[in-house]
Amino acid sequence: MDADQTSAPCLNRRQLLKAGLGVGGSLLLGGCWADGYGEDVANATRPLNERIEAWLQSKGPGPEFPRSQVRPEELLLNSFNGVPALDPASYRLQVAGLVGRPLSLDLAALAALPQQEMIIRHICVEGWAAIVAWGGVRLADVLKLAQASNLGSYVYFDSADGYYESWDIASAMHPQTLLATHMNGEPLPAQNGAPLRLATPIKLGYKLSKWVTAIRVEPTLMASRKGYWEDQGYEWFAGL
Ligand SMILES: Nc1nc2c(c(=O)[nH]1)N[C@H]1C(S)=C(S)[C@@H](COP(=O)(O)O)O[C@H]1N2
Ligand SMILES: [Mo]
Repeated sequence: MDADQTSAPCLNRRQLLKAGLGVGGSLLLGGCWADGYGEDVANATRPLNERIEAWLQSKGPGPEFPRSQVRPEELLLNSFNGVPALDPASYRLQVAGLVGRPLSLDLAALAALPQQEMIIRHICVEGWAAIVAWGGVRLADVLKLAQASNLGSYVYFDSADGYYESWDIASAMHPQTLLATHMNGEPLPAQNGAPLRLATPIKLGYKLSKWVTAIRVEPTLMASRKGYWEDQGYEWFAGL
């Protein structure tokens, strides 16, 4: 396993166990996978992820809609910390963590990947919903390009406004989970997350990070850093 080349100091396996890391433990691991510890964690979390994957498959695809039902005015803005200004020329999407090939993708590289469009309902937990057409690349395609290790069970997203999220890997790999660069046939507006945001019909709005700058594949869910709203009590899985 040569997935992570970071130089963070590594605890050995016994030290980690002493530190009390269990399934769902909250220890931040800084790139210490060469010692076999990662496989133990992955083996512990894999049954859960396989169940989520099987459950998602049994539900079938999330609902999609005809273009005539798109209602741009019904998509309300929900931004906890303003609209960050991201320069499209210098923008890079970083993909790191348990990946064989860390990536730094500019917008041209993202545009060169297979493009998808889907018309889905965005549902905010605050009680509104809107049918939106999202265009972009499958998150699964980016994770495959990065050679995401099958030791990774969770995917973390950082945003330019300080928002952060974590997802189960099965939902991240779902064919309807997009890194969207377009909305309703136009380039994504700044206020809706330009240049890149998450979109999917399988999760609530607060899972759908706008202004995504970094993606990390990790073996554990950090109990104290699950997501901006989750850390204030909202449900983590937030499935639809
Ligand atoms: N970076 C970031 N992403 C975010 C949010 C946010 O405040 N910051 N709000 C979330 C919530 S609660 C919802 S409902 C949607 C709203 O997306 P919209 O503003 O494009 O309608 O973005 C989600 N993603
Ligand atoms: Mo929301």
